[in-house]
Amino acid sequence: MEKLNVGLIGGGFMGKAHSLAYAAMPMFFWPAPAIPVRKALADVTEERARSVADQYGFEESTADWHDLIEDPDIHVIDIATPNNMHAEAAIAAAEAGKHIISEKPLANTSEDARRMYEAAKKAGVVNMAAFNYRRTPAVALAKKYIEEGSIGEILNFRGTYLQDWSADPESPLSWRFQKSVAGSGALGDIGTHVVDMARYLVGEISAVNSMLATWIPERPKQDSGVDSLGNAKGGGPKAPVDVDDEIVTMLKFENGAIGSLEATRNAWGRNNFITLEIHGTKGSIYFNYERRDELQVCFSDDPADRRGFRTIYTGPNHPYGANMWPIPALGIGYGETKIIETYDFVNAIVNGHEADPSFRDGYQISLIADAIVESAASEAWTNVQKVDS
Ligand code: NAI
Ligand code: SOE
Repeated sequence: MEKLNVGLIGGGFMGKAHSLAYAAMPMFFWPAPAIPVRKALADVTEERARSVADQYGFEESTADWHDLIEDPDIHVIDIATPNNMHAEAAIAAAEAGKHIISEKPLANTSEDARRMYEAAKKAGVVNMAAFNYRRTPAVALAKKYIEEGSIGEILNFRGTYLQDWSADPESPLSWRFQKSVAGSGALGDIGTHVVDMARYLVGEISAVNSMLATWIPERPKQDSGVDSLGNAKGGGPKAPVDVDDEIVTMLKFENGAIGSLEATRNAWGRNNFITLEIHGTKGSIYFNYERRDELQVCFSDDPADRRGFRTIYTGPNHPYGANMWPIPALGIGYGETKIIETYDFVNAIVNGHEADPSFRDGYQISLIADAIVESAASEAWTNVQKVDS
């Protein structure tokens, strides 16, 4: 069976999730399109790289990510660093002819996202932007119902991504609160996941009318480069936050649907509260990631005395389900979304087709994020620029 050697850059939270997926993918998807080999891992120091490589099962380690790009034995570069590193690493990987998966948001700026998209296109390498939540089987089931026409023509999309890990003013000023490293705040960090699912389920977004807010203007500095996601309490000197904590936007879709999106990391009591509610002419769909085995659906042609939301528990009869666990509701986790993502990425490489979502999608999402920022600044509806237009 073909083997694909992976070079992973960044051994933090996402480094762990991707490593788990490389190891587990063939256990779920067998025969696997190819076996990913955890070949080499790069992080900021030799000690950290070696320690994380041992923990995540990589053969080699380095403190210089260029070593992975220059290694002719590496077929895939996986970018799991903070956002400001994605563009440089992805463009170097494309120029070296490696297939690339990059974490989201694709880049700090739409200009960098464009350069990544063009470099990958020119090199003809398979490229994927790691918006993994669309791989939750219940979200893929929603897509199936929509494509089959089960809820008719889509009228409205309501998306939220609400968290509270940074609602405490004493939670640290990690890289996620620094514009030079993160590009933006809740917008790029979590709002873009919902934008990805809105495009996946409903269609292209054509215009936005938005508000941005920063609720906590300064936070205690965090020493380490690895984000402790609010778990470390600072107490030390504070420094300014220069990104948004919350975004709220109205959406217009090209197909005439309308909608809204809210993203905040200051919503006490909400953890990974990604919700999608979609109303169509013949029914409605509701999904909440905190109950990710379930899809709620309501069909207008149900008899009037029993019409209402019913709950479908995803399992073997649903998208990706035959490869997951044998009984519905055994439990789909965050790890499974990354395992499925890895399968789709490896499949695209082996079968020579485009990955989905690609860098092109990541770039389009960056342009939507730009329109959200511009709209908030101008307090007006703003049209979204389109890739290749
Ligand atoms: P993290 O802070 O946990 O880990 C980042 C890692 O990159 C650390 O080990 C750090 O030392 C390393 N690093 C930094 N600069 C480096 C360099 N020059 N060379 C090599 N390694 C370097 O960050 P986390 O949460 O893993 O985020 C990484 C990326 O994944 C971000 O783009 C983030 O937006 C994205 N992300 C995506 C998620 C998803 O659900 N798809 C979930 C969490 C993060
Ligand atoms: C923090 O908000 C975070 O880790 C994001 O960076 C991820 O993209 C999200 O999926 C989980 O929360």
